[in-house]
Amino acid sequence: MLTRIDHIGIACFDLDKTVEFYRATYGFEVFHTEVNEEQGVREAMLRINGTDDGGASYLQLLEPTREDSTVAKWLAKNGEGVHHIAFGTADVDGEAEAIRNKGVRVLYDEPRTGSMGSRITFLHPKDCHGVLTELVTSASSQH
Ligand code: CMX
Ligand code: CO
Repeated sequence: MLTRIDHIGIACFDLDKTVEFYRATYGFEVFHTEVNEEQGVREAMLRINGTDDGGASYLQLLEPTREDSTVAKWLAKNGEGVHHIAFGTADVDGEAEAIRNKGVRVLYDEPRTGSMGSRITFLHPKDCHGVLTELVTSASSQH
């Protein structure tokens, strides 16, 4: 079961400036930052609200770390903006398998490491009406 919005991923050219925009405009503070070399991003997670399963909903601000990364390619084509949405689940492996069996392309054979030790995978945007869709099991709900 997909039980919540885990985050909305937003691609930006300058992470520090974008973080400052969200702080100055809305009062959202940085909850966590990290570099994910596998994904080619430097990211800031802004925690918006907690959820009833003990998880939370975030904005994930993404700055590319290298020109051949997916986010760098996307920014070059589209400019800044909403890059993907992510649904939270207690079982990313099971959900990915079930969705793959419905004929939607799941991009990874096995989930990979996402923010804060989560496990993540992605669904191809062309199979999801134009929306790059991520599935996330947060570290706190892994057993
Ligand atoms: N949202 C919607 N459509 C998208 C898209 C996005 N974010 N990225 C690409 N597309 C579309 C393109 O517009 C293009 O469509 P057209 O053929 O109609 O022009 C098509 O998909 C192919 O795009 P591309 O530019 O050739 O890009 P690639 O096929 O090389 O890569 C994808 C697309 C989805 C496979 C790649 O972005 C990917 O692997 N994404 C998953 C990983 C990721 O995004 N990591 C960064 C975030 C990390 C995190 O959240 O923690
Ligand atoms: Co994400």
